Amino acid sequence: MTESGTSGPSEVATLGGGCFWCTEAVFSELKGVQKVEPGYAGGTLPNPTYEQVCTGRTGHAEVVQVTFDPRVLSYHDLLTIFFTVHDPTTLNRQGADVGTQYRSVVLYHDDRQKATAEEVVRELEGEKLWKKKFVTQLVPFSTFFPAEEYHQDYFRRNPSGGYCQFVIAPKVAKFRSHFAERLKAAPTPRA
Ligand code: MHO
Repeated sequence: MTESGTSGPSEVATLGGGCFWCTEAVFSELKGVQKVEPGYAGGTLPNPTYEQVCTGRTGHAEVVQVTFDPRVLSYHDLLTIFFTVHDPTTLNRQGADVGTQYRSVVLYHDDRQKATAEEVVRELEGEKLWKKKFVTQLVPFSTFFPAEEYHQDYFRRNPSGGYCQFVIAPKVAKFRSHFAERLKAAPTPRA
């Protein structure tokens, strides 16, 4: 999907890499990313709630919908980062989070995204980024349902929560150290 504006066309990616609090926290620090929205996709039930998705019976995965400037960040590089910050080799599981809602999934928006996703998987499997084979689903995007308001910006709003400290913070730290040159400039501290 593209949209036109004064700053040029944006591209949209929809990616599931386990709990969306984690992927939102990482991608919102990435240069070229204009917007990150946590939500649900890839299932059957319209307008699902978080509780319904948590049952694992709606078919949806927790995903983030990322709007980015492809002149600054390519879809290829976004996927490389995605596959580094979550584990694409564990079926329906991300760490302690188990269930189909935590599956690794790329919901591609067009044939070019599909081809790029296949290419990035081949590259990273070849490089043995992870020891095991990728189990990431590559499926066409259909509908995105935004998550409830309290899931938005969760990591930044709940820094002292246990899950934030023990699960999300290490992922954000890994991202920052691996991709330091790709971070958005830190906001200038106030005098
Ligand atoms: N196991 C975590 C997952 C959160 S995530 C948004 C929890 O239940 O808090 O699915």
